[in-house]
Amino acid sequence: MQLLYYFSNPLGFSLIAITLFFVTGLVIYVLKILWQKNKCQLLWTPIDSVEYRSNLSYDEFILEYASVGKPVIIADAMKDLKISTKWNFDFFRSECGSIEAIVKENSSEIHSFMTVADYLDYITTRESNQYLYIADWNICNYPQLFNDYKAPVYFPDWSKGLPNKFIEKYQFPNANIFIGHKDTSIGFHKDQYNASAWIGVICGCKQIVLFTPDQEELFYKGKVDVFNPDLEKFPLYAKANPVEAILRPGEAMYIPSGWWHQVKNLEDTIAIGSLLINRCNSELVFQTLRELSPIKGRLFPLIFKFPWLGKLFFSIGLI
Ligand SMILES: O=C(O)CCC(=O)C(=O)O
Ligand SMILES: [Fe+2]
Repeated sequence: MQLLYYFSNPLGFSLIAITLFFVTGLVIYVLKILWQKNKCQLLWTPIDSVEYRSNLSYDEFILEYASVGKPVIIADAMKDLKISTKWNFDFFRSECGSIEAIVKENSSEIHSFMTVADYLDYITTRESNQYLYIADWNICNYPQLFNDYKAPVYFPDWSKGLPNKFIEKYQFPNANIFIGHKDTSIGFHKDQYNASAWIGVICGCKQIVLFTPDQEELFYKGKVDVFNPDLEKFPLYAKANPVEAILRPGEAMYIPSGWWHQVKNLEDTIAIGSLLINRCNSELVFQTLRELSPIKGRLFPLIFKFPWLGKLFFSIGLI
């Protein structure tokens, strides 16, 4: 009754509003301090070489690699997957020849579109100074490819149920194909949002050069070509400590959050890969998203937990 009196009285109402305002401010302030205290750190383990493992269980993978930020090549990761036996250059020509795929130019932001058949023709007729690469081609909208796709058990699809448009808009690839000729590369980078990633070779061969996250200031924001570094232009790079590995058909590599890398196709190669958000890095990814966009970044964890909310937010233009 007394509360009703305050609400009906302008002075009482203002008092309640001011009190609520300050209490809310205080709660937000305390939560912010608590959150900053719990800021998650990027975890990584230095290595001299990348380990090759077989018969690894999912729990072993999490314990020995994902939870400590350590790269690994899982030699039999793609062994039982349909795509490993079904997909090859002939399959892409006959089943997907007319699809327009995204094509990148070596180590540059420039991209265009080309049909898969035209790209495969280009591989055989190209001039020696041309380096076009079907890279980061998200296949979730192409049932003739996506229906065959299943990720290795170590890299479960974290994007199930999320709207495709959301995945495209925020570049959260969940199944990206790479078809490139010898010497193609997307350039030196670390993967978005402090997510980790995996890449598996279906045919061909890749060379991967990796660096621990603490060396970032030596990389000139990724302008260096680690396969042919220009030390006059980028002298700090001379101090960097690369670790190299070769990735062959059937093998998949886990690249932990924050590790810089450049990958080059040593032969005409088909590969598939994805960003990875799992129980080891999701908090770090959400924190990174919050730093980029405080409001959206706070909505993302909800979207990942309840994909139907993502559809709703997307349809009303909130994200
Ligand atoms: O295989 C490649 O060319 C690049 C893989 C990669 O690093 C990525 O997609 O982020
Ligand atoms: Fe990458």
